[in-house]
Amino acid sequence: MKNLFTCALLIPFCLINFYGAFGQWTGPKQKPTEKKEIKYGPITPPHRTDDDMNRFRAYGLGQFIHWGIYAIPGNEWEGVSARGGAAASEWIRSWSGPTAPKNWKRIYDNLYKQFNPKDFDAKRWAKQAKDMGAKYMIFTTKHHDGFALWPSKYTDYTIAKTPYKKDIVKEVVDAYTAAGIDVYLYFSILEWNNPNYMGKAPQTDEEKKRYDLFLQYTRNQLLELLDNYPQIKGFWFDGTWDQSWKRSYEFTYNLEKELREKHPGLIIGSRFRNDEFEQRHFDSNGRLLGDYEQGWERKLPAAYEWLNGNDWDAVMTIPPNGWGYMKDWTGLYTKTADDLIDMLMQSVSMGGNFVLNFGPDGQGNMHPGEDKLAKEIGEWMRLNSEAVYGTVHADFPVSKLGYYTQKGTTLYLTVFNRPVNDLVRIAVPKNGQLVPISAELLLNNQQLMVAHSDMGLDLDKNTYYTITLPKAFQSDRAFVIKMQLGKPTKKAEKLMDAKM
Ligand code: FHN
Repeated sequence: MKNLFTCALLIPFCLINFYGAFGQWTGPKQKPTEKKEIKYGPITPPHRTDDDMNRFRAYGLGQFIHWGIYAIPGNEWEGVSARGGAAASEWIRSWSGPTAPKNWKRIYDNLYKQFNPKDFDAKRWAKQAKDMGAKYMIFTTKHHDGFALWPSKYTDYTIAKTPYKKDIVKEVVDAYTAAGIDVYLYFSILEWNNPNYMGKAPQTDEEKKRYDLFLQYTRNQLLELLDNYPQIKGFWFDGTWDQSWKRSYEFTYNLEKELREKHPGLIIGSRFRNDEFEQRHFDSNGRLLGDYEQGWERKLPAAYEWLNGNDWDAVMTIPPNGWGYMKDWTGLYTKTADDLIDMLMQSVSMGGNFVLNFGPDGQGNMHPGEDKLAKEIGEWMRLNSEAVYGTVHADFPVSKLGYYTQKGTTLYLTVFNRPVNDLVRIAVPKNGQLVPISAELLLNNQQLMVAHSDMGLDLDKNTYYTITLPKAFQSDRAFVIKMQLGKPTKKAEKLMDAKM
């Protein structure tokens, strides 16, 4: 009770804390010490190898779009900023504390009556995403406020009741699919203003009845989305951390089965459901619950080993936090194209996809800062995407110069830290069967000199190949060295170690 009271006083802080706590499943994994009998574990086999999943693996870069009623305020209302009063711009409905406008929730819940994005053009968004190099996109069909951007038969709180009226989900799915970009639908389970939703596990018969109605409603909406938009490739679930949902493991297990049966090939991440011991993302025996690990939100794994060979994606905001439209970026660190390209290559080098978030405004325009970044990333991708699409983690010692990716016997090093002496050292395990035998700059195919150089470092483990960068070659962004791997011409000699 005391905690609740303290939390009520410090709502913004508590929200952020609570919000941050969802990340606990990421990081190096602890292996379970005992094996449990589990009935509601994974449904799909580990590491699916069907075409849909292989396609997912090859994307490299994706786009996330958070759009909904929260785009109208854009993290402020009548000149007052919600920063510090709401956990994020798309959380503005929960704005509280001294800066919150009077009757704010009532104002927010009526904002849909003004939603009429006159500039919205899904084809324009799709073109921008394509030019940026995105191969898939994730679109918010409904966020935590419960407002549906499609005309759902199961609620009145939908796009059909706005002055805009038209089905936005359909426009997005059609435009992106036509542009060759795969579409995944974001779907928040939790709904703040649905009278049948509750965060705690239902206790009384009346609560159980209401929550049961909510579960049926969720099922109906998901089946409706699959009926309406059969082109989609998967769902990206969110808002699944509450006790009520965690206790519904039998229902969610059956629902996942039903969705997969209805839509063969469907891809679902690890955020949808938990096992009967309330273990989320990974079941109590450490097995992934879903087709890919979906916990990397605004953070990246530090080491490939943390991933245990699982597929994964990382979703990233441009401002520190805030997924929906945030009109005012001043005073916030907003990531640069260099930051984002670095994160993209770090993700891909560890076998993951990197998904960059955009939050369009209430009229359907991207933030000017997002337009600028999309253009800059697109320019970089036009020269370097060969090192991104369809590449996998390369089993070479980590380089301090950048990130490796690999496709067959082609090795890519995306260089972020150019050595001052222009000598790029590639460490290769001693007696490794594949070593760099030729190299070129990916952006202009200029051939580079490769020489074996036993540097005497790391004597027992690695030997080195040195690639010389031409002094005349200058670049103000990261660049890629493309290498062909082949058999070493000479076996690395074991030098004698002096006694130490
Ligand atoms: O609470 C949401 C948040 O608003 C946003 O949608 C992100 C996107 O990954 N997910 C949630 C928190 O995990």
